[in-house]
Amino acid sequence: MMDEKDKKTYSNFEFESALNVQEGVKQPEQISNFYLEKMRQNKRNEIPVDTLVDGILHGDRVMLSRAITLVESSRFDHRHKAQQVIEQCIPYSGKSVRVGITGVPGAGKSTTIEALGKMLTALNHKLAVLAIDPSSERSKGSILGDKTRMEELSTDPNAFIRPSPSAGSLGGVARKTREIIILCEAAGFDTVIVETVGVGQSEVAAHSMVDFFLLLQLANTGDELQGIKRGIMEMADMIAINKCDIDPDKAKLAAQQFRNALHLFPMPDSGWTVPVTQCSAYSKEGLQEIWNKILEYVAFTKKNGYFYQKRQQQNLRILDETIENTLKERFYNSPGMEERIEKARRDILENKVSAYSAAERLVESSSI
Ligand SMILES: Nc1nc2c(ncn2[C@@H]2O[C@H](COP(=O)(O)OP(=O)(O)O)[C@@H](O)[C@H]2O)c(=O)[nH]1
Ligand SMILES: [Mg+2]
Repeated sequence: MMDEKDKKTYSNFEFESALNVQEGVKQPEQISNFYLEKMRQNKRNEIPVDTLVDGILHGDRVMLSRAITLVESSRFDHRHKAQQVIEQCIPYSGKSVRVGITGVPGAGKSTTIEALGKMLTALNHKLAVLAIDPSSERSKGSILGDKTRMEELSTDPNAFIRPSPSAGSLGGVARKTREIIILCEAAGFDTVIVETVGVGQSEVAAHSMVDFFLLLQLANTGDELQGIKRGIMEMADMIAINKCDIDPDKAKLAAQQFRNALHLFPMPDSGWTVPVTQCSAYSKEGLQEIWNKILEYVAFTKKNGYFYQKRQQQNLRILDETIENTLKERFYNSPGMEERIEKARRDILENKVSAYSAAERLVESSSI
């Protein structure tokens, strides 16, 4: 796919960019970190789109990371460049199995991903692990926690771990994660796991970008089902009671309760019967079963067409969301808009104008 000329550019670039290696290179002390970071950023931004794309298609992690950095950036020129890279990667994407894992904080998602991930990479799967956690900017702890929990996986040559993009709204984080999935697939990752915290709306966002959604639960005291939002259970393609090493009988009981509860739900559109199992990221019990079920689900839904239908629906949703976001962005970035909104606010508070007509005028005056 790459001709000689491109190869040369690519390897030249690698050679030239040796200074960018972020670890192991001792920097003279008189250069401030701020300046070094600026230099790095500049360098990053200089990498041509074609070089990034070639790198990604060759499975080069440095190029993949840089492209992801562009995706995560809020700078307009970075975003623009990221879009070009994504556009060129799309034809090579879509071939992975996309798995979402949700559950309350502490359910053992990261630990399970580490254990399941090691199992998969040992089978020569190439695994990308992403996270959706809009709260991560505030509680930096969760990122640090995940890093230590996925210690082995993070040094595994067959795995690629990227913490949640920390900037912005849930919608922004979700969009970025979707784009990162495309880049990872183009880089040859055949399995993508998205970890998401089962609080708020982030699991809905995660569900909208994966093929299979696994809900991790704990066998708590007695009334397990009470605290669980019905919506999450309806989204799950499988439920696993984690930490069954602690009390196997209790885990079994909890699993049975979930099975009973699921009977009360209508049949999912996929036609798939949602399995419930016990597992342990520590003893590794149930992990093989989880993976087998994922493969079974993919085969089942590919056969009945639901797999493709769901991805199409997800794409249509991206269209809607992108239109919405683009309009909003254009509106708020219109020249002088900030001041005009400020003025409209004052006018409304002083009863000089109604909120409706002020809004209409602002929209009229924008560059949408
Ligand atoms: N006993 C036991 N503890 C576990 C298991 N899985 C995770 N943990 C522990 O539960 C805590 C939370 O795990 P973590 O993976 O960070 O949960 P997350 O917030 O859902 O990602 C950590 O202290 C883990 O060591 C398990 O299978 N058995
Ligand atoms: Mg975690």
